[in-house]
Amino acid sequence: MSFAEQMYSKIDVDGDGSISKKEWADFFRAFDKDGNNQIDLNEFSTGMATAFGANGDQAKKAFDKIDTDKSGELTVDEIADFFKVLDKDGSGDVSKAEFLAVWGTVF
Ligand SMILES: [Ca+2]
Ligand SMILES: [Ca+2]
Ligand SMILES: [Ca+2]
Repeated sequence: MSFAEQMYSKIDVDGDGSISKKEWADFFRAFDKDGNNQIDLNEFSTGMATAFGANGDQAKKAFDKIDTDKSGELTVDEIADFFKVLDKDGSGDVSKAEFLAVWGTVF
């Protein structure tokens, strides 16, 4: 299984084969340890290591992908907005193919 596939199966918490908006948002919101509604690179790296066993390089690549305004922090809104990037057909769920279309090129 590729790293992107591992991410997919973990974020799909209920295991129904698709990632809902709530699964996506809740998963990454849990990374915000200090609760300031922003996830900095430290929080993100720790979360990625705990959730996926990601190394620093993998965490940084994922962070940069989601940090679309390049502010160096991920806001809760930014993470929610990234769901729209993933959900290419606008069905409200992210299929494995949609997920891998974005993340398969990163890892
Ligand atoms: Ca699901
Ligand atoms: Ca934070
Ligand atoms: Ca979709």
